[in-house]
Amino acid sequence: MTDRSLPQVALESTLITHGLPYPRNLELARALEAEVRAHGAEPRTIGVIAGEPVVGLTDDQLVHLATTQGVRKVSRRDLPVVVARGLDGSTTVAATMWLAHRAGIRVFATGGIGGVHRAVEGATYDVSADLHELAQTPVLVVCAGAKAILDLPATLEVLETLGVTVVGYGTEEFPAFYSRHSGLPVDVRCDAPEEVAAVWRARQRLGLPGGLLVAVPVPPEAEIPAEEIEPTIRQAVREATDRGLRSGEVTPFLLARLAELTGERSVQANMALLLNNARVASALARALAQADGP
Ligand code: PSU
Ligand code: MN
Repeated sequence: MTDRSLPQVALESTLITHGLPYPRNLELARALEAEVRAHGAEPRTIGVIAGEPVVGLTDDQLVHLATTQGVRKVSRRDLPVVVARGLDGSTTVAATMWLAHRAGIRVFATGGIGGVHRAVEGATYDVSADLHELAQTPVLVVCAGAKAILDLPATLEVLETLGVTVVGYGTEEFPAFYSRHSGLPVDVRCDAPEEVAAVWRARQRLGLPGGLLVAVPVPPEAEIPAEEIEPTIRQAVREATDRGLRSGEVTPFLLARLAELTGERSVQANMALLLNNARVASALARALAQADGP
């Protein structure tokens, strides 16, 4: 049962259906919930079951999403479609933020956000709805930055254009998911949950709409250095372009290809950073709740 007296932490479900293969996806979904509970907060994994948005999936529903083939990946624009048609859906960062906000949840832990895709010759314009959601919806999103499958400088430029403040948690650099470093600066470095809470409250007092992006580097022992993974990324991006993939197909293809090409190592890094983000999000949720209730 959901304990609503505790600070709440939202979790997404696209990483369950499109991020990792079964049974790792289910193990991870359960481990993330356990990690949030172990750190004094209540996990609420979000998804859509038979057209019903669910904020706090049951274990049976996690099993259902983790084991069912062809569950639709649902971003903001897809939400009305799966609801109207009574379909199952796994929610991206954008759709999870929206449903979390509607349920009164302020803190959300994920792995990597979507962003601006790399422009390879012949590729089309592709910018994730996650960035626009951060500009509109008041939720703190804890992530390990964005994967270097994306154009990271362009992603940060779009976040700036949209007025999204980017916090580096214990770092001055925007982390690149598998790698702790990108060479790209964040807007502010915070070293404690209370410091992040202060930036959040300042945004609220100023009446600024939208969320806050809190970027936490992957734990050092799980890191894959950028120069090691870059050739693999280039290969995957090239293959996606050659196949003419479009829209929501691109990110899942790149993630799956990278997992195939790098093997167990990228899966280990992915799990380590997700668990770490769940811990940081729980601490943030507690810090916010201490100031103004769960
Ligand atoms: N990046 C990752 N792992 C993921 C995703 C992104 O490293 O699982 C998922 C998230 O759910 C994110 C979505 O919100 O992909 C972005 O998809 P798109 O680029 O189509 O917006
Ligand atoms: Mn896209």
